[in-house]
Amino acid sequence: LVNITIDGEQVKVPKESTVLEAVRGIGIKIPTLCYHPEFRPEGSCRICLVEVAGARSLVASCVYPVNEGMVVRTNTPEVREARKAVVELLLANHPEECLSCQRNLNCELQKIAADCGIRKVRFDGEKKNYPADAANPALVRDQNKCVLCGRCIRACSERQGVHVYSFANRGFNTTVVPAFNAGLHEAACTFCGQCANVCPTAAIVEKDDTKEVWEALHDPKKHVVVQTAPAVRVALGEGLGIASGSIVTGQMVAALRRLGFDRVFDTVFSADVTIMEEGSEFIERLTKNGPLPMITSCSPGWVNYVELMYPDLLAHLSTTKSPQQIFGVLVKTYYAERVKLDPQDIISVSIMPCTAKKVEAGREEMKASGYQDVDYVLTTRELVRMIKEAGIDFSNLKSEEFDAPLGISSGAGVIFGATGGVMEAALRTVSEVLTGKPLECVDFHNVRGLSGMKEAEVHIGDKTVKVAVAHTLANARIILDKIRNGEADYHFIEIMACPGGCIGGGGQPISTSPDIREQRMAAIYECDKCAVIRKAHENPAVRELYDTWLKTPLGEKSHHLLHTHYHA
Ligand code: HC0
Repeated sequence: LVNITIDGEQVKVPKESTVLEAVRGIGIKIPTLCYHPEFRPEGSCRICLVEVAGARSLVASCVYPVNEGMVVRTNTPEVREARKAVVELLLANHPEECLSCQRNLNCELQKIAADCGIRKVRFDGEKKNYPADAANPALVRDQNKCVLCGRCIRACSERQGVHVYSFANRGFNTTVVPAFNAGLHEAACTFCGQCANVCPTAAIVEKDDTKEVWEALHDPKKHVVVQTAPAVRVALGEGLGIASGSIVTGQMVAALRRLGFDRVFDTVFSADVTIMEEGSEFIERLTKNGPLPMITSCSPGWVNYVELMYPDLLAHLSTTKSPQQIFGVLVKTYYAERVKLDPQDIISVSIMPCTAKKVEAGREEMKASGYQDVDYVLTTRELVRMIKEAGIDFSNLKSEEFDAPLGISSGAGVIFGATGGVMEAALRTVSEVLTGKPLECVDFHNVRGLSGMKEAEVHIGDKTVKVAVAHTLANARIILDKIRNGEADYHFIEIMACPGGCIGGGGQPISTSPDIREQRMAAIYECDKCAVIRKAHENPAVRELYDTWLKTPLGEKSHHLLHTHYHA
């Protein structure tokens, strides 16, 4: 520890701290834009200026190390004036579109300007005039709103190891772009949306599909059904003024009915179906000729990553479609038959914590029903906006239940939303199918938690199954390199593209921090703990689906509708 003085107060802080960390540690809020607690500090925005006795000028506290006896002042007239000037210079170049901006009231630049007490911008800056990059179904980049904080660059490189973005040019012309200034659709982008999730402004946002969904809801000729992903129910409240970690499943269902959806169903139902197929596929591969390890394929950012970076390993991906897509195809076939509707009249909407799901829904092979299986994908953030637009008093809504049968689900399907959850859900079913005996305990604690990579040996009958779980694409790369080099002896691997799994998805409410992910994850396991049915194969609606329609996992109908292939 070292002794330093901050605004006259003597404090002891770890000697490897930065001034910013020391100052925040005693409850002083210093504004920052480029700083992000999960990434390497960069010191590029210069807003976090403080005075350090003996230094030649004000210093950027996020990159300035503490040392013994240091005297720091955070609130002098010079410090406040300098911060104001830096923010005003940013505002001078920034589009004046706050009131109609997608990030209005949730923009860090807007908040910092307000916190710094800026009432007038004294500089007359030149505005930028770049065209938007909107040629993909998931993300829109507007460089005119970029403040060059570099967080997207660090999210993409440090967190995901994908390295799509970098700084280009100099001075006023500095931009953040993919190589050769390509659009994201031409770059090696996985569309995970982590860049959008850490962007302080609206320079990178999800593509907004709410207009199309409103139109469908108002079209009396259309039967509009909605599915909600597991991780949405534990994060949606954050966007509507409810504490993070709150489980808002029942209010979410009620809000979706008020928005006008004809049926409110649950992706958790089809997650249970995924387990039936993927579990059976694993047993086939384990007991016959592989290929092993089998790797889960439900996180579309992850699938895009393998296709782009490790096409030689595509045979390891499970061919089972993701729950979103299984749901989509079942709605336009099984459900349409049951309720005697022409699938042409059905609009299928999904609410996902994920931007890559928008890309997944548009893949050419996702038309097994004869129509586009999922018509529109909205992120959690887009649903927040629709609920606000409709004037729904979300926190006072009474809980409602999902519709049957595609709203009936198990706890196994719910935990898909957290890293390790798909593995645990699969192990619950695979164990019982292989041994023919009920599990004494359905909780597989050794695959839970937020550590980047987990390994476990699971004893199933006379077999020892070696499993691994990873989240974020940087961690995925470590496992894939092991497989490529013949150093991996795993049988089954779960990989999710986003930190914490879908709870930390690129479409979730902003901001997302490690604490918030922890709270969302705890909420997911709480949903499972409270579920009446906790194993996918015990879901009565899933049993009925197989008994009356699909017949058997990996059967002919399943093969045609519920499995897919990938592109090298
Ligand atoms: Fe997920 Fe999913 S768990 S990817 O994170 O498998 O997005 O929540 O909906 O499809 O169920 C996301 C979440 C899903 C799918 C499920 C899977």
